[in-house]
Amino acid sequence: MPTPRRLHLRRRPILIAAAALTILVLAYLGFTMWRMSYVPADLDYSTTQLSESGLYQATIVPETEPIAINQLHTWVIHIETPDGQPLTDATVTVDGDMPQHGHGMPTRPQVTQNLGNGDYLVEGMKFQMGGWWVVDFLIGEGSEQDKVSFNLMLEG
Ligand SMILES: [Cu+2]
Repeated sequence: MPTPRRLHLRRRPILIAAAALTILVLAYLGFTMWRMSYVPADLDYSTTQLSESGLYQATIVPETEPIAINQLHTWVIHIETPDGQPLTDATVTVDGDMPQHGHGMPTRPQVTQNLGNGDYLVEGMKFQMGGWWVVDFLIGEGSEQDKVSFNLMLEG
């Protein structure tokens, strides 16, 4: 029979390993929670943005403000050149995602109508949770194409 002291000594490596594992798991969970909820402080939430290469300036007008979670709705996007000429014959695609969560929208929204004067109707917009979303529009006219992104902070 081992004495209580020897038993204690034999168990110590296991206890140390268990403690280390617990610390690792807690650190990992803490990091994951931080990463899931971390939002850069300097995000630009403006509804008018210049495209990445500066070809177009776009303004989004969601059907309702604030945007409700889990509700199918429409947007209108207005697109013009930086000097204010409406882009009347653009091809526009849209996609949204949550940068921290690695998932997108539950729908595949589409531009379904050219409303004229640089306005385009976006149907099928839906966000399934609150938080930080980025909605990208790929805008093309003729041989030119550029991307414009909007940050949204949704309550929900
Ligand atoms: Cu999410």
